[in-house]
Amino acid sequence: MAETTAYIGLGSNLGERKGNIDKALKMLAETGKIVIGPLSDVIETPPLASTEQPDYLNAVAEVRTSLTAQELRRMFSEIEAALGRVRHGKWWPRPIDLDLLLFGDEVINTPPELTVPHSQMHLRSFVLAGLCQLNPNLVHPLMNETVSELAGRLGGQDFALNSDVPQLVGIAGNIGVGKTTLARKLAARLGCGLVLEPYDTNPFMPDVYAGKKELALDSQLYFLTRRAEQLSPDALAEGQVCISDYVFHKEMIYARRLLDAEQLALYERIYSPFATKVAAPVLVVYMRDPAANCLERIHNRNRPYEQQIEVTFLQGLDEDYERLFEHWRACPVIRVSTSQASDVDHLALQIDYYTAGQFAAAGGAGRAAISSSK
Ligand code: A4P
Ligand code: MG
Repeated sequence: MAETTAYIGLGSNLGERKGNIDKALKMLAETGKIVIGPLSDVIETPPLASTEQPDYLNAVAEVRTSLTAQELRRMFSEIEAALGRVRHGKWWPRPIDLDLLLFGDEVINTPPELTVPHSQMHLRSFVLAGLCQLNPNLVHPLMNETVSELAGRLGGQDFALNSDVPQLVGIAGNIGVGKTTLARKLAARLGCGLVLEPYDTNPFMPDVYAGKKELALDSQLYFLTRRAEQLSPDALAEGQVCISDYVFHKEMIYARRLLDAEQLALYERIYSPFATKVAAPVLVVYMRDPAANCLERIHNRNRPYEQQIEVTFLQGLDEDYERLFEHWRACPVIRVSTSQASDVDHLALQIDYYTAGQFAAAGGAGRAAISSSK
């Protein structure tokens, strides 16, 4: 029978943790049906989604086997039991946990017994770091992206899907980059909620863009309060995907650009309590395009007050957004150029994987519906 290359995630947070990982690998090899290949570094990681547990040691192993994925998974259960694992419930401390991450490019969707690729692997840096070490060009067969691309979105953090909070997906990026267009298309494709910033109701903005700097604080406060209303957790439904054409954090970017030192000092004090109350995005789609292209779109859409905007202002905003997402650790960030964003089907599928929304609940059937609905 043909051999398959598979990747196994190993985790231990009880007993002799490194010894448990070594023993599990030895037992897999002793079956005579699994050839153990390279092992990633063994790294120490804080427990995901639970604070009351000891830290884990995690590693990823490449193996070759003539077993089927189902047979391999059964072998994992036997080894987990032999090494003393007692099942108290989900995510309980364990001497060894063996997860089948990838099995060739097979897609297996028979929950709860077996889901391959592992359903959370793209959310865990400790898994993706190990896979990248072994083979950065490995492709996730459903998301159709390499493990190094997936790792780059997480900023070294680990995330868990949580349907108890609104599944807010924020589109971020420069003025004129195409956020609203993309947000509308994604919401239509996903059949989900949509929050758009009202660009023309701010009574102060035309004057500010026309040079009346003394009104800049009023304008910023107007935006701050409106955004806080739109993104209040009460205004969004738990577990429901909702796309917004902005991220709340952009308010600080604009405040720093538009306010003088005294205005900014006051604004920062008012901003903080609002920032702690709004719903946090579970995913950001960060769009980027050269400032000259954004300026061209601004000219084409011809909103009167925006015609004063200069390319240097857009270049400054671009740098601010780059800095924001360089240090962003709050949720995964998908980076796309404006031209890449035209592949709405692909982005809709990515969003499904990073949110605990209606399609995740529907499993493979929901995803198939997104990818085939043109
Ligand atoms: N199952 C389905 N698909 C798979 C798969 N691809 N690989 C089924 C392995 N098992 C799969 O798993 C529960 C059931 O999932 C199995 O009966 C199998 O048929 P389990 O190993 O018995 O239980 P579990 O590990 O508690 O749950 P689960 O869902 O596998 O959780 P994870 O994803 O393994 O997460 N924090 C750190 N820092 N490091 C960790 O390694 N691991 C977990 C457990 C939580 N927090 C962690 C870590
Ligand atoms: Mg497991």
